[in-house]
Amino acid sequence: MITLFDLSGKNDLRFSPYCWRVKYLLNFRKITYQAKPTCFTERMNNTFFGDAKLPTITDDGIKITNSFNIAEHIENKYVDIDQRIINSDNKSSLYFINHWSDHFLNASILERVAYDIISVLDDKDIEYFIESRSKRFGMSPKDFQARNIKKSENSFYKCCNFLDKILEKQRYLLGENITYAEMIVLGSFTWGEKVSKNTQIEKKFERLSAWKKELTITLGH
Ligand SMILES: N[C@@H](CCC(=O)N[C@@H](CS)C(=O)NCC(=O)O)C(=O)O
Repeated sequence: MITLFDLSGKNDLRFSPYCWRVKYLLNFRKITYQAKPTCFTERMNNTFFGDAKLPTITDDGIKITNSFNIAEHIENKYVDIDQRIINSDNKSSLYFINHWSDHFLNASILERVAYDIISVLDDKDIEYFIESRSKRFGMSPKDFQARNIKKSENSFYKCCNFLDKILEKQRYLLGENITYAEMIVLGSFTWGEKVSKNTQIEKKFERLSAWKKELTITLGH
């Protein structure tokens, strides 16, 4: 049985893009799992985690961290080789998309939500979040979002435009079939939407909007 330590906020809100990647895959595979809501400071104060971030899973006593590693583990352990959506043919493309999403899509979202996130955090996480992010940004989350909101309109727009263009020639991000690329990118949009109103996909990106709508139904929310 898989136990997933899932980042949680106020009122049990689950917002981590990386945890959503894993949950979307588990839903897609119809694998039952136990989710353990874990807030930032619970992770930090629990020696079980060490350096491990969220998501972390345990599966039959084995601990696995990092969403990509977890996804590979799930596919390798639970899915027949010819059915896997992470496989030797697409792994390098998925690796590319994983990094693109972290460095471009997630970065553009963070610039639009860094301060809004605070309003959805568990009370006991607020001080930790402001302190750790101020260190990372070199300024408070409030200033970081205020300073970047205009600039990131452009970078978020470009990311949406890029994805919309890909979907012009093919139904899914890597071709005609669902792969783990859908879980990666959908996880990012879900994160943005759960914590802020600043990451709506513009209506003009019709293909991307339709892709998101379909996958949200297929992969659960
Ligand atoms: N590359 C990692 C990123 C995981 C990550 O950064 N998780 C965040 C939550 S979204 C976390 O646990 N942060 C802990 C902290 O900031 O204290 C993955 O794909 O799993």
